[in-house]
Amino acid sequence: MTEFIVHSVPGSPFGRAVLATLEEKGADYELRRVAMRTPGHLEMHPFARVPILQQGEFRLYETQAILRYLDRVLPTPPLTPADPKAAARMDQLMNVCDWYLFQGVGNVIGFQRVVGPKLLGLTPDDAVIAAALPKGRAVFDQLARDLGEGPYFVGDQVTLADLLLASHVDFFRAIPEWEPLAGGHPNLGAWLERMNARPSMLATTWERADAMAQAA
Ligand SMILES: N[C@@H](CCC(=O)N[C@@H](CS)C(=O)NCC(=O)O)C(=O)O
Repeated sequence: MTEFIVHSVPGSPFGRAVLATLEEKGADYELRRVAMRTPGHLEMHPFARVPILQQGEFRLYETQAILRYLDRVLPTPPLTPADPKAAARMDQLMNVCDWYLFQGVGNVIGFQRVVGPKLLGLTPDDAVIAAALPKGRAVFDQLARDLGEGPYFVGDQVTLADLLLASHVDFFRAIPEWEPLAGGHPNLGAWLERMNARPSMLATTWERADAMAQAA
């Protein structure tokens, strides 16, 4: 029996971070597509979001909680630095991702440019995108400062922060806003390429997640 089930939807950056973490760990898992806002979904997630992790009878929602749980129960390779200060920096970056990159930037620009057109046939609203750009610039500028010249955000090894951030930042890679947000930060572009070349990221693209969910 498959050990871990990820209830999510292909294309969710939060869901992708969970899938990529399971891939990094070489874990046995499957992705099941959630029928959003159905009673079955609400029973798993009272706030009607994805992803949800299931391991036998144990179920967990909130991506950061899921990622840290996976890193505890699947300790190899470690995705949290051993040094407390480095681990705290990782935690800070993960919160930056949730509160500043996703809220008001990713969930606006990503929805307008990618999710809305692809899933709902919507036309991007340029005014809505333009209004989200200043916050987006502030976040990308700060991420570039945090990354500096390192290969990864915290030290020389990939951490949960890289996997969460890459799943979100990748949404911007092929849209016109990449240039104004990240064009001035070659370190961010090089980091994203480095992350996207990892087997864990290659295995969890929207297309690959679609195929996984269909096979489940
Ligand atoms: N805090 C949640 C956020 C998850 C989240 O917002 N997921 C999005 C997909 S990327 C979602 O479920 N959206 C559905 C909705 O907003 O109705 C987590 O970390 O898991």
